[in-house]
Amino acid sequence: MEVKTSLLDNMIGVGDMVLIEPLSEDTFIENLKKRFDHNEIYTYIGSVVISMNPYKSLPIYTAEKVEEYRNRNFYELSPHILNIFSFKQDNDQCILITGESGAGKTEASKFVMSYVAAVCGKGQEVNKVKEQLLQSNPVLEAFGNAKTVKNDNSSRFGKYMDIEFDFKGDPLGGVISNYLLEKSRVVKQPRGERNFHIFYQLLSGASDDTLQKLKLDRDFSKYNYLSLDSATVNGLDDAASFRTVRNAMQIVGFMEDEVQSILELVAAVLKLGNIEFKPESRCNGYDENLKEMCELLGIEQSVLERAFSFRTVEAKMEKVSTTLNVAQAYYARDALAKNLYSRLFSWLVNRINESIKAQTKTRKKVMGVLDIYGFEIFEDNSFEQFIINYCNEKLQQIFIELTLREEQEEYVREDIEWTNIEYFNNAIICDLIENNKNGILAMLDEECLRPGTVTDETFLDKLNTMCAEHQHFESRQSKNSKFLTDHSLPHNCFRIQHYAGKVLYRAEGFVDKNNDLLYRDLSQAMYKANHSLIKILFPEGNPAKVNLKRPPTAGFQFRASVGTLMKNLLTKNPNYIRCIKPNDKKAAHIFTDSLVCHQVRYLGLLENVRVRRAGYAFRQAYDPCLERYKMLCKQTWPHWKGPAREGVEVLLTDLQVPAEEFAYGRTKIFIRNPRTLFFLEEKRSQCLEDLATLIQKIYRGCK
Ligand code: AD9
Ligand code: MG
Repeated sequence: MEVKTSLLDNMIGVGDMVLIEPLSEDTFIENLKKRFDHNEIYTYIGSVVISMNPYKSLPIYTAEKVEEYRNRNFYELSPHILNIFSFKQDNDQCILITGESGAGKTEASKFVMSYVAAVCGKGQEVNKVKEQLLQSNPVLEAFGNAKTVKNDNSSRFGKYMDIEFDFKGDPLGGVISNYLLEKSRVVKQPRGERNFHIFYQLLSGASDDTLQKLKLDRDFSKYNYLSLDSATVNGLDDAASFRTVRNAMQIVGFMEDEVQSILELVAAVLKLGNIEFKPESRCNGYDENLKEMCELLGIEQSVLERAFSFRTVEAKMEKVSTTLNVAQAYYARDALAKNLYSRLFSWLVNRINESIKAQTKTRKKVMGVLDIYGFEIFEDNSFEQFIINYCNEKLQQIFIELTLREEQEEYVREDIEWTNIEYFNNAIICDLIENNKNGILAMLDEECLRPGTVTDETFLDKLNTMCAEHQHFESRQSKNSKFLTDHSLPHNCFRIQHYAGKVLYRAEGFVDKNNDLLYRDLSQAMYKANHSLIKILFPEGNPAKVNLKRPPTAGFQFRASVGTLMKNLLTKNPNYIRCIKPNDKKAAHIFTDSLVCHQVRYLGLLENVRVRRAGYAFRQAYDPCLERYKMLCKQTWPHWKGPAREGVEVLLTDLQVPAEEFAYGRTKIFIRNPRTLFFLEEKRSQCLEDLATLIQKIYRGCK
């Protein structure tokens, strides 16, 4: 049964890890490396795609390639991301792209979207929809991505996009959901990192006239909120990007006055960061920045000055005003900047959704693409990393649930013999974080809502006590064994053993960031602005709608939205792209074995192959299987009268395929080795070719 296929080429490594012989961590990594060296960045594990970041552009996404992949069977061509999903299937699909920061998730999601745009639908209306879907990207990246030490274009928000198709397979529109933007970046960036791209793009790329209207200076160093040590990034052209973003906004459907309003808000944030408070000049003599910010946003200066000087607390019909000291005024300023920016971001997403939403209700199927911020371990990890890493745990959980567990369960359902494969299930880590009663997020909420003095230290004490108590009673396998306490921990820190590594979190700021409070005086000042956009962003500032109830905490909201997302994903047919980062230097041609090995381990890729191999690489219900291959056997062609299962048995026996290659399930045939499938496909193509030749001969004969 010799078959020549691109999946088994020894020169460039094996295209499907299921075919690797012998299978070990070393052979797995060696295969990835061999392929990486030959610019073969994609490798399958069955239907899962592994993607290695090449850190250089490869000519594999051209229109010709798209055509090639569209028209040929997957096993005839090298593995490619373009094979990730099949449009032929009628059920809802989702593409889950995972991997650590800088591994290539966002790039992969863009390739997938361009592919969708390239292969489906034609005509003016459809083209407009496609353009708008594609152009939402540069807008969201400008406002939601930033340079970090791990990635020069790091996503600082989670994004899930549903693309809706009609019965012909033409895209009708889309819906984007965004998840918690890392807003602390607006006011402060770690060393070697930048603020969100848009600030630098605006200052570098806007015309003199625009900058003058926005009362801005081109010089980054004039702004406290912009870090200077890495203000310009190699390979990033901020000015050109600004033009791209402006153009994209236009295509997506933003009106000129909306764009102007958005830029005014961006400028206002920069001005805010420059406002200074001095003890001797409270309430009067504020600097030029405050004045200019008020002019930009149509706010009366005295109103904002007052909001930076006092805090009013309303309780039971009583209003109590306290004076803010200098530190509190700075705190209020930064809180306003963060809120302003993150609300602007959410507004942008909603505004884009308005433009891209499907105009008709004839939706047939949906394809979702998930691109979140990747797992990160920095020197200093705070609430933001905790949230990001929690989100990654949840995705890993879905992967385990669906790929590993489901696979094993299917064999049981189909009555097929099966030996269990051990794999690490990270459900205990998810539980440690999100359990309603004693999860870390619940405890953080409890602390935030508790009356009395609440600090990050009281929160940490609570965590330590709870975990110590539980650890005493429960086995080492309990979730608390993932919460690591030992005396060597630095002050005010806790450590979690995540699926992808140990992370040390500094508790400082957790309570504050989870509370996410903005003094009402400030939201009321914003609501009073004579500026249509800023007014919409602060609805709670409307005095007619005073709501004494506390808004939900940041952690609570995040947990809820991730929960909804997971439920949504479980209703769809999942396709996986597992991204791997070849080195820590953001460089092409470097393959660091230890780094790749670490990722292969925590992504559970070897277990993934083992589960696939211990079982059967391919399966199909009896009916479609018989329908596809019945032409290969005289007894089944052209019609088989009995049950499909028997037909498949007759067919395979006739073709003399070894019995150990198959297992007959209740409803499906299971094929152990992909080679057997290739064999069947080759036979089928041959048969079709012979048939075509025969028809031609007969045709010529007739002439
Ligand atoms: V993060 O979690 O958002 O910080 P991502 O999204 O996983 O991260 P991203 O897609 O932004 O990483 O990729 C990082 C960089 O790697 C890109 O800016 C490209 O320079 C480079 N990259 C990634 N994938 C490819 C590719 N298929 N071809 C060429 C790539 N370059
Ligand atoms: Mg990204």
